[in-house]
Amino acid sequence: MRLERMFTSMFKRLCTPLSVATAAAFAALMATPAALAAWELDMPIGKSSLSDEIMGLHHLILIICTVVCVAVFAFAFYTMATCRRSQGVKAAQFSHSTRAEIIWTLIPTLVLIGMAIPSARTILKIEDTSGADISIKVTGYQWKWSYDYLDEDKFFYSSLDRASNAAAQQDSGIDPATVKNYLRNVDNPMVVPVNKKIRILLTGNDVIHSWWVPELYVKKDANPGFINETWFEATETGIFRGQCTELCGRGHGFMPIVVVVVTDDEYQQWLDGDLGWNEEAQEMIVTRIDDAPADQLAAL
Ligand SMILES: [Cu+2]
Repeated sequence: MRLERMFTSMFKRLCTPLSVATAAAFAALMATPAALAAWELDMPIGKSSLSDEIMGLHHLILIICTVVCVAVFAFAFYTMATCRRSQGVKAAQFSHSTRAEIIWTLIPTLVLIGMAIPSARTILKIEDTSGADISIKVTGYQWKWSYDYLDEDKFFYSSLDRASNAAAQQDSGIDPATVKNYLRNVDNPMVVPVNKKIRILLTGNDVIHSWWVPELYVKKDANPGFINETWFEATETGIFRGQCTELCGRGHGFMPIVVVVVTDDEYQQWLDGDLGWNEEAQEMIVTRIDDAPADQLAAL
């Protein structure tokens, strides 16, 4: 009993300053709204042919994990509260129970199988790059990307846009908040047609990078000496932004990704160079790109 009292008083002594510190930290956090990110907890609404399925799988697994977690903790707290010596409960004396072992092996196994079947079904679709309409080799460099359209005579580098680059310089005097899509714009975006299966062949030129476009639900490492494959099929025209997600050195945060999804006609025009895809036009595009629906690109 003395030991119990000692622990209780220690717990109380620890808890009071801890709860005060937690409350103070929380109050400080709430008092600085500028430092808070958007309260977006879920995955973004996808714009690719597989995004609904991946999102559904994510929700299914999340629900299963939540139910398991709540059930296990509820049972644990219930037993802690009721099965105590102080409640007059006597400990059972058996040392082995085949029935208990079968139950606590069988239930998790069934839960895991229940998660494995839909996961495997979706993963197989994600990995199936066959029957692609367009293949693009994407190479990561410190710190930019290159896009090589394997069936076309098209190769270019895609680097951070000029406005972001200027503002990012030390002592530039430019407030990044004034730069539209700061660190999320490029000089040469990847252009692909809508509703076409785009196979991406990924590699790295120097270190490991990772090509991630959240709304298109693609994310894959670009390893030097290896080719990784992935694919997406955008279901809407528009501008989709992404980032390198493998810490690749000093300029890791300065190699964004922009994918412009256009109609078939616009894509053909872009391939033919009819969109005036020269430096000036590109600058216009990257500055207007957010306001302009993709079908206006042809007018540039
Ligand atoms: Cu990188």
